[in-house]
Amino acid sequence: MTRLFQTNEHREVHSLDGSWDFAIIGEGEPNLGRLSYSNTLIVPGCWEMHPDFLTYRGRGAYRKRISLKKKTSLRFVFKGVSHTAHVYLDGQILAEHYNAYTAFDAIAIDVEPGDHELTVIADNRFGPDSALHIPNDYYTYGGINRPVAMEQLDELYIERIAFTPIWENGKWKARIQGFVRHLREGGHPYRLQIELCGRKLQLDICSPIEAGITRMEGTFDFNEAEAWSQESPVLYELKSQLVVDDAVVDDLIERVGFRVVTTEKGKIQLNGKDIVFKGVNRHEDHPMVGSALPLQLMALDADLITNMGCNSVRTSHYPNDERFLDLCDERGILVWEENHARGLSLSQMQNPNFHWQCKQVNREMVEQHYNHPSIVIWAILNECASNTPEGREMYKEQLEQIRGLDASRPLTFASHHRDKELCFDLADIVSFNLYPGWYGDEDPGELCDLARDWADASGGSGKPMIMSEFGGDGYYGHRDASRVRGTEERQSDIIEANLSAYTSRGHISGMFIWQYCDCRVTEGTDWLITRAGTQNSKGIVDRYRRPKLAYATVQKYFNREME
Ligand code: ADA
Repeated sequence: MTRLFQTNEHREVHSLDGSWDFAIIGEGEPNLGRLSYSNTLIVPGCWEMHPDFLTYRGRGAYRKRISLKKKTSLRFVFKGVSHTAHVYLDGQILAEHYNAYTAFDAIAIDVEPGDHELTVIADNRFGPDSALHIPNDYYTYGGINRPVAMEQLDELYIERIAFTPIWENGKWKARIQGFVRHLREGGHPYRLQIELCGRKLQLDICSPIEAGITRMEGTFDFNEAEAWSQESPVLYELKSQLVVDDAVVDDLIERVGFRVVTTEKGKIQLNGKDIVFKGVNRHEDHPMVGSALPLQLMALDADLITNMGCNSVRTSHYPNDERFLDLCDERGILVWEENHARGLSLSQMQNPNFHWQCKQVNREMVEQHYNHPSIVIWAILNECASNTPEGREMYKEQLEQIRGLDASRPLTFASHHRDKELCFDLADIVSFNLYPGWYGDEDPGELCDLARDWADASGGSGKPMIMSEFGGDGYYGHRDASRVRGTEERQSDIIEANLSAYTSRGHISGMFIWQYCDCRVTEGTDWLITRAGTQNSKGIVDRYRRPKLAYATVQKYFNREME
């Protein structure tokens, strides 16, 4: 299951989740015909969950047999393969994709009836080919870590629908765009009809935007629509149908909400009302499933996050599994979603692959998650080289790219460069990662007042400000009356001092605790990744979601009204 609602009534969609044959691949060119599939792995899943591959970093082949009753075109939808995928049908390459955290598809035209073999080679190795997946303060697992679906298609299909709510003169409107892909040249004339809020509408054809895709669009009034908000997250099904000669040939259902996000007078507004983010940073990680969290665990995370009193979550440091975003849509949890990058130095940003790999993940993140009302901020490049002129050019280019794809959401990036930051003028919101009480002994209140001054002096004047990371390590179960570093008590003290400062300051538009749950990190030799227990232990809950002392501290601050 790729989403939490039915996405098609007409198009035939089959889940390929379940058991797949698995083979390890050694060095050199893989010979698909000679692999020895000696294991069975579950998809979605990470191979590190199998007792033979607990720390395996390399390549693995997944194989699934499929059989078709009739000749048809097939689209395989992969919601995530970690981190590089090569997809083959009957030994012929169909697609290649980089990055664990965004979806991609592989299309085979006119596949004959009978039995076929789908093979996916997943690769989680580090090296110069991979600019974003590097040894880091989280873990790059291996395998098909998100759901897979197989769709049967005709010569035309709806690739995506983009819904942009507009609040104008006290009424709701929406711009709706449809993107139709043509698998062949020529073909019959068609129309795209839309059903939303009980209205049937038709989109006008615009010129083709690239070979094989036509964009269609229309802007319509929805006077009767109810707004999506944290308190009342009203969602609507947006049904689209592709019609040829009065017959429906394809369809796609999206789920949308009417809401607008603005940044005015130094604050952030949802539907015109000032909001303050009370949130956590969350990694997709769990000891029993790696990064492939099943829906039950995602729902548990959402339950614990709201039980703590949070109203928001930051998807540090990559686009999330769409089912988690669906949960946030349903529950009115606000989301800061960001592209994939953590702590890259200038020389790492100068890797020749950095540019295209970022450009691709930016486009995929925005296009794939465009319709989620819960996403209210797009962000890029956590703690990268935004303090250098060369880095600034890259931040500028990426922020412009995202703004070009979606002008309806504010943009930000989390910076740890303090008064050396060079890019605050490029974003809509200024965000600081500062760790008072952990990496330094400053007073959190004084430090965030200083941060406001730094922002004002370097292009961020008048922009809302978020404390995007703060916290400290607390090893689960390590309690001691001395309250020394690493105890749950000290962690709770640090969280208390930070929250007490930020919740009482009117100039702060949000705070995201580092972090929701402890997470596995890459094993390494530099200081960062020699962390005790090979994990980042700043979670408010541990890797198994057991609450630490700080949990009650968060509840104390987040459950009460902001002063
Ligand atoms: C950084 C970074 C996080 C994490 C954190 C820490 O701010 O953005 O990913 O590494 O520090 O725990 O030190």
